[in-house]
Amino acid sequence: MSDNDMLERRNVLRSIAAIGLFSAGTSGVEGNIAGNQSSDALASDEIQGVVPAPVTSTSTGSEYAITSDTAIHVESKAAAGVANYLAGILRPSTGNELPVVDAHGSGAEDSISLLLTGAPTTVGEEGYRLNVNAHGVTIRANEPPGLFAGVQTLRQLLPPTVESDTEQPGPWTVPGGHILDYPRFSYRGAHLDVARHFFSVDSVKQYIEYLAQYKMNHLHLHLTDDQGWRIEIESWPKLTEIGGSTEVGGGPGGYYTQSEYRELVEYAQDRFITVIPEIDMPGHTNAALASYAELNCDGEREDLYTGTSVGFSSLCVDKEITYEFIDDVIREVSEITPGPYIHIGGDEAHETSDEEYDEFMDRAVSIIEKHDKRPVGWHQILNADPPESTVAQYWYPGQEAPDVAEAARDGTELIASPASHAYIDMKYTENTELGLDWAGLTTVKDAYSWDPGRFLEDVDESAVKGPETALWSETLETLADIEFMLFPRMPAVAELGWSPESRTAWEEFRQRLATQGSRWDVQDVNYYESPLVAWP
Ligand code: TNX
Repeated sequence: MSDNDMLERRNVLRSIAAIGLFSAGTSGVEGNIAGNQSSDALASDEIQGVVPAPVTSTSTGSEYAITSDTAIHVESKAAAGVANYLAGILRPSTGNELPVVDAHGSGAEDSISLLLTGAPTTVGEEGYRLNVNAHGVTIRANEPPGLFAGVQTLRQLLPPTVESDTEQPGPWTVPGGHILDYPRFSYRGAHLDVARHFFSVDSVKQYIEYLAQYKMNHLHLHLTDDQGWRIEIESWPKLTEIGGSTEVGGGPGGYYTQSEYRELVEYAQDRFITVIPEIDMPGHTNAALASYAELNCDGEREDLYTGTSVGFSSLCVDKEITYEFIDDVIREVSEITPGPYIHIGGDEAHETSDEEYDEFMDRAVSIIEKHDKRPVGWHQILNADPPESTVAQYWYPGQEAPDVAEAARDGTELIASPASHAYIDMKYTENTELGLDWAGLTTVKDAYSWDPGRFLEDVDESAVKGPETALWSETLETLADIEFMLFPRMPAVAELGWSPESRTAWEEFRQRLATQGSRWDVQDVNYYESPLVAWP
């Protein structure tokens, strides 16, 4: 990290509260049926154990068991996609056939029905109603994402062993009751840095699957940085040939071909997750500067970089070829990105003066708009007064940011990623090996203890699209490393993004987290067993 950067960060550091280590007051919680465990914060007739907490739930005491007679009923092709996803989870562990059948004309007996009719309009596009009685399970939604969210809830109502990929004994009972559920924020995101260390297509797919499990709906892929360029650009092939050839620590790096990237986008789309590609500029560009001499002001190629400093590189703001380069890159990335957003970074551009930064961002942002995408940038982008349609991602740790608040009042939408809570690349404690600590240590309680709608002073909740976790990968090399940082903090932030503020009490959350731990055990997730949670 450069001195400059250290300084900047120190300036924005909050003081970190000492971590209180206390043991949970309840015994390990197994299962999830209301009534077999007690919780102070939840009425006992609520359905227990679901993360994110549903808006309302009532337990009725009856139950339904999935058996070899159970079928999955749908009435439309759109619902069949979600039904097949559900069947893909249930078949291996239950060993049941679970045929997906057209429900028209058949009774609802012994079925899991996924219906795009009869849901209250108030649940919107992503919400659902879930009913369980002795005859079966019915999930109703207005749109497929709502059915999908309901399916994620159903998964958590079943015993943890349902997550196994080999046949398990069962019984596969679902507690009887009703759930009405919909998200607080329309945007619930997770970022992944594949530039500092490269992660395979399969690892990113697994990451996407984890996000889906907790009802996250955006994946922000940090595709380029000083240490690596990870997305094939056909018109500038050396970006990946040279710029993609290494990573932090000097490993082999790697990159996604455009067809691999499309595969990821589709995998995410199938789970109603929008991919937001980030091409960071004008700083964080050493990999590009090492690939093409002409992008450098002095016309000479930089050396590849495998360290972890930031803020030392910049595209050459005064050269016309810089903007031709950006136009090509954004055009190609836009063509393979169906989602509305392109993230252009804009952080830590310490090598450009304020005037250069403004001039550069004006042009870069208009290139993104020219390709019909909506620009997103780290909040420093606001220094360049971008058009109001630009989304700003707030990432400093503190709650006071008058410039950001002013932009929000003037109509700029914000994504909330305060480093003090949502930077899950921070270490949990001094003794956990992976991660950084420039924003302090971040326990799962820290990750949970903030309000994305009210974090920034003088910013109204209506200006906040929602929260996003950030996972930078300077110290992370494997999927197991990613899992260690992600669990249990990602589900914590996912709940803040989904559940009403009134449902987010730490004491109650940590009990529900414990029940998730049994699922992660079955899923073989390398989660951090935080001592703040009474894991089973
Ligand atoms: C700050 S957050 C960065 C990244 C680092 C990260 C490490 C941001 C916009 N820039 O370049 O990887 O800290 O926590």
